[in-house]
Amino acid sequence: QPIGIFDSGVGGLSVAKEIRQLLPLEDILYYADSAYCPYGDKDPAIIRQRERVITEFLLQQGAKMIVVACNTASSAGLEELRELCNLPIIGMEPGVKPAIAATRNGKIGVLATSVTIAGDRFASLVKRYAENNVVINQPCPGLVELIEQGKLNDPKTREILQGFLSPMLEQGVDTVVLGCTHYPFLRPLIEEMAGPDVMVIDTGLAVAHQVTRILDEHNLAVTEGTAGRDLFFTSGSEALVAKVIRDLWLRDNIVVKSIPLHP
Ligand code: DGN
Repeated sequence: QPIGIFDSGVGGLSVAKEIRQLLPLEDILYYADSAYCPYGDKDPAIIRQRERVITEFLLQQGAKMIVVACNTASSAGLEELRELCNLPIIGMEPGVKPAIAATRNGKIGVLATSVTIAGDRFASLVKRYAENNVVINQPCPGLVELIEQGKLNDPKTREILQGFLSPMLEQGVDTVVLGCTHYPFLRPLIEEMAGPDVMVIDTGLAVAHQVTRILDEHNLAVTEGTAGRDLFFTSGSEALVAKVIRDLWLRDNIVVKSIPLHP
């Protein structure tokens, strides 16, 4: 049985890649909801509806676990999804806890979507781990759209990223949290702009470890056999999404099927 993973688009591939590396024998089904991307400033009720239809689809395809590889969707509807089905559901949260462990001057910056930053989950995360710290939140409208087009180092991407990073760097943050699964694809650029003294934190690997733990706990892990398969679905254009997935997944022989899933 495969692991089902989804995101508003190709961002969740940054998490899927870590899962693929830790769990080479597992089959992976990945759904990119490209026709509805970005989620970042949509009404949370619409995001929850997308989560429901995608999860139902992945379950129909035989998924034994769902990874919500999207901070925005996790913020909007993780609890509801857990109430809906009794398989293990794993979500994302911005790495505030590891950032607080890593910072030397107590000032951290968080790059995420507007929905994630405005959500209750994020507020309680900050209250729990960073109440006595300086936390500078920066929504990044427009960034996800550029990553969806595979523009990881274009002049436009550099320009808008600089606009989001500069204010927090000027305020002296020494740690930057990538609170959206799309942003790890900009890590080289972010590190270049922030300089060697700033740490950049994302939680893809931690989530992949959590997936491993939960599979073991539930006796769901594949322990022998040949290399697992990757299968990609999108609600958007097969050709466009395939091109970007190929670039980000770094393999040529990938299969992408367009399954729109309109409610
Ligand atoms: N990749 C998603 C996240 O982690 O928040 C959502 C990005 C978006 O759709 N705006």
